[in-house]
Amino acid sequence: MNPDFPLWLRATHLINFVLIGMLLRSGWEMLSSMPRLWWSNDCAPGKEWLKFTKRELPKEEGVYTSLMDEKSLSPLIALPGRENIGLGRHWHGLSVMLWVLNGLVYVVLLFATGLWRRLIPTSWDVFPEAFETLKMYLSFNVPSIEHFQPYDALQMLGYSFVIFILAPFMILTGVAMAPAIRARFPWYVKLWGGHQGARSLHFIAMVLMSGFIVMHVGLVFLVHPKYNLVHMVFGDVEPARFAQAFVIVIATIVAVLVFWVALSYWTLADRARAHSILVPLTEIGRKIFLNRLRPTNSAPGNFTEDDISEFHWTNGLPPTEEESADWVRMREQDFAGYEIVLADDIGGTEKKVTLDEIRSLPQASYIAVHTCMQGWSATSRWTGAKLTDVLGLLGPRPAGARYVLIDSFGLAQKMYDNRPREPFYAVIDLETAEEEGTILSYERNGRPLDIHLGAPARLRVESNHGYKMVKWVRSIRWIADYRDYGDGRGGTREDSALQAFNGRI
Ligand SMILES: Nc1nc2c(c(=O)[nH]1)N[C@H]1C(S)=C(S)[C@@H](COP(=O)(O)O)O[C@H]1N2
Ligand SMILES: [Mo]
Repeated sequence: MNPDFPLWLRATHLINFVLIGMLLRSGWEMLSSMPRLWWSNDCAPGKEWLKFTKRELPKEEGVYTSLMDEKSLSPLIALPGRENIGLGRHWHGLSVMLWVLNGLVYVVLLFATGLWRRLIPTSWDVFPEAFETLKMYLSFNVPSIEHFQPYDALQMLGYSFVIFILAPFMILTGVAMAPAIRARFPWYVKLWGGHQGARSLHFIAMVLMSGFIVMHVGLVFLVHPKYNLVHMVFGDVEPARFAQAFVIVIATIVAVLVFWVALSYWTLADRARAHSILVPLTEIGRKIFLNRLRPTNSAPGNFTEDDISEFHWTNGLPPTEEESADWVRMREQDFAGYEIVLADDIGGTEKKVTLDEIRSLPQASYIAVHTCMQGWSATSRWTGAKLTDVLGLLGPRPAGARYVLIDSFGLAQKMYDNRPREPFYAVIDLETAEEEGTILSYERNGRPLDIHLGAPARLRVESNHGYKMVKWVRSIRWIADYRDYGDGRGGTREDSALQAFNGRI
């Protein structure tokens, strides 16, 4: 005879438990990198609807960076904890891939075996029945065991809600935060109230999911535990095996808790190692779902002047005298003598071009949402020259060029191994470099770029998060392989914060 809870059901349930914990913990890591939530896309200081920090935001732009807003969480709570949003994002990406896979197996088998019938309500009576049970629980009574077969109306409603509404909702709102999706399907992000709407809704769904888990686990132990625990472990009702089941359940929960925390400490023990293992794994998902999505022609027409934000966050402050005396000198002369180095690192040629030469190239201009992977967003009109046109001033693309490296007069905000700070740089692949929305921008909202936003010229890439958009550009070069530069991960934020090279999620 088939057990009530077949092996596949118990196995997918256990895997789900492990993965949900990894998702929650890596999600908290991301939230801690910017512990504020907004509904409006300009993320103006004071307009948060919820915050988990006492820091007051300065109303003035360009004095406070989002990196300064990070909060450090304990590795006991977050994955991995201690201000490692890059690695937290990789853990989130890996867990979500496995979680969706596990969920699909579960749902397919649920329908293939007919077991969906005891989970999905098929009669309206489920509502009054669930209400009766709820009243019973609220008066601290427990329905008798015959009442469950194996689930009662309240469980049916709860489980169906979590599996068929809450879980898909989390996936849909999560996906809406990926720049690849935003650039390709801007309407989809608007559907959720923009980047901040999606982020806030994702957070609310996380709270509901956590609440469900606490109630669910609590009730398993409080309501007919003899029946539940044996059922969970052995699949059938054999009251004699309760002691055995109890030990197995407690041991499993302890083992999973230890595993979660061990993941954090394993990650923190050698972050470069964790990065080198996690990135190729998450790359699978990015390759299948995101990297092929090209932006819809920088999404013109999808945003209007009315969408333009009043406030724009900053990440990275302008070079100081010690960091770059050259840039400071040029700024003092309103960038009159500013030149950008264009280079072909494969052939070894180089050329300097002036701002006027760049301004005389055909203009590209569009209104778009700028997102930092820490969480904030802002909408602006960006104007400049296509990056490939700028590189065209050097000559045709050299054979063997597979990436473009852009570096800055400014230094990285911090290096993860505390070595002296190096110039900020980012690498993009050829497809990204050729997108319509990939520009060297010299104007924002019709005015020359603000000093703190990258004057006199900064990169703007529509299909990626902000960390690719180098400010205070010093040089732009064709390169064969990003592994030959910096720590070989494709950018300062990748090297130091250990983000993924392809920033499309
Ligand atoms: N030179 C330089 N460019 C940089 C950074 C930096 O620290 N230095 N930070 C990046 C990050 S993480 C983001 S989100 C964007 C922020 O752009 P903004 O300051 O114009 O808002 O700039 C990117 N470009
Ligand atoms: Mo960022």
